[in-house]
Amino acid sequence: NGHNSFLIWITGLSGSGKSTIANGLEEYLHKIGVRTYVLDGDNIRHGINDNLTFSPEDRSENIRRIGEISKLFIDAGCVVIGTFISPYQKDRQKVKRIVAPSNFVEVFVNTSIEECERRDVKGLYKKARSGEIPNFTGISAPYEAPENADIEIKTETEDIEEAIFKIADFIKEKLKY
Ligand code: GGZ
Repeated sequence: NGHNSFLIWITGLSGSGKSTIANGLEEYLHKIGVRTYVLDGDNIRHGINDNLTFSPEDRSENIRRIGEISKLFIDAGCVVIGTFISPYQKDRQKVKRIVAPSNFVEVFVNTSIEECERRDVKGLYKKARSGEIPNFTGISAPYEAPENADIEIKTETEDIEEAIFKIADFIKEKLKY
């Protein structure tokens, strides 16, 4: 009654809705008996990566380490859900190589910068505009959108159920072994 293990990588701007999708997806996977582990800013940037900043170099190192950690959780039999801005294409490609290409599912949460800033759930965009937070993705630091994501979610027009259904449908064959 086991399942295959792989990494579901959720990329998008701050406030795009990555965590909401990750949490909904995890709840769905638990219902169908899949072991999961969510890697996010809370358990990574406050822990093993608490020595890293938001410089381009440190963001790359952040994502590289998360790739290595994901590989360990995959070996341990988990479906890993990683939710990080991961603004650089080359870093996402590196994660894909680290876990093996067949173990990497890329989900692009395509919420426009205008909408993320309008929502400003945590007030970070306001702080980025005032200069209180430098190098803020989408405002004063780049975001390279994926060109060939496996799944694209548009939170401005799709609800959470639709988003989870799309991911669930894409991974259903991958879960089988
Ligand atoms: C972007 C920042 C920054 C800067 C702090 N730029 O919405 P949040 O708060 O909870 O999620 C953001 C989180 C991004 O961390 P990641 O590890 O996902 O970034 S990366 O993949 O680029 O390494 C935001 C907060 O950290 N945050 N400063 N300058 N987001």
